[in-house]
Amino acid sequence: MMRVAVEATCFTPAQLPPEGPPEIVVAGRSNVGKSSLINALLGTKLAHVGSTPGKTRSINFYLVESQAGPFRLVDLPGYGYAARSKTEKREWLRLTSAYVEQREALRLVCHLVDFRHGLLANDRELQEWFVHQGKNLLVVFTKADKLPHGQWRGRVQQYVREGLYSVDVPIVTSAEKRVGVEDLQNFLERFLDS
Ligand SMILES: Nc1nc2c(ncn2[C@@H]2O[C@H](COP(=O)(O)OP(=O)(O)OP(=O)(O)O)[C@@H](O)[C@H]2O)c(=O)[nH]1
Ligand SMILES: [Mg+2]
Repeated sequence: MMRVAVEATCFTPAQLPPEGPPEIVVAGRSNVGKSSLINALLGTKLAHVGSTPGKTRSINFYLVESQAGPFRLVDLPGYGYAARSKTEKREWLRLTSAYVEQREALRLVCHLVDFRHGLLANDRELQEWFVHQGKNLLVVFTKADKLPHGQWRGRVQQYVREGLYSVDVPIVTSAEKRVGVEDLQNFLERFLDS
């Protein structure tokens, strides 16, 4: 993927950009590695990465020129960060639901899940919400470098057996070691082409 530009940073529904090219959303719990994976995918450091959960508070739109044509990659603020105040949680829901529930350009949600933990209760809630909204989900496991390679296959099989929504076999990634990043790029380009 090439030629990337930051298009919009939105803290309120009124700041969302008008509908345009197809959009691929990156969603998941706080600190799961959304911004890191976006940087790895785009080959940039545009998305802010932090060691404290709750780093990304806005919805961030990146315009990407790919072989499959232009599309937007959308970085959502993380959910499930316990230390957040009630007001902040309400704001998160107001902003993300305004976006998710009305966006026609939204083609796919990449649901990032920490490979060490699998889907937790609030991941399942998020999946149900997206599926209820009729959205396509792809599960992408993150931080695979934290588990021995020999466990990867078994883990994927276990998590699939335990139940998850995903339009294809989940992709195992590590932004840090650049594992699975190309697989995800290829998947996204094929998905946009089809
Ligand atoms: N070991 C390892 N650490 C990672 C990887 N990806 C991200 N991290 C680390 O995890 C932390 C959170 O990464 P972010 O990319 O900011 O996570 P995020 O999901 O965008 O977090 P929020 O914006 O707070 O929701 C940072 O300290 C990253 O360096 C990975 O593939 N491997
Ligand atoms: Mg982030």
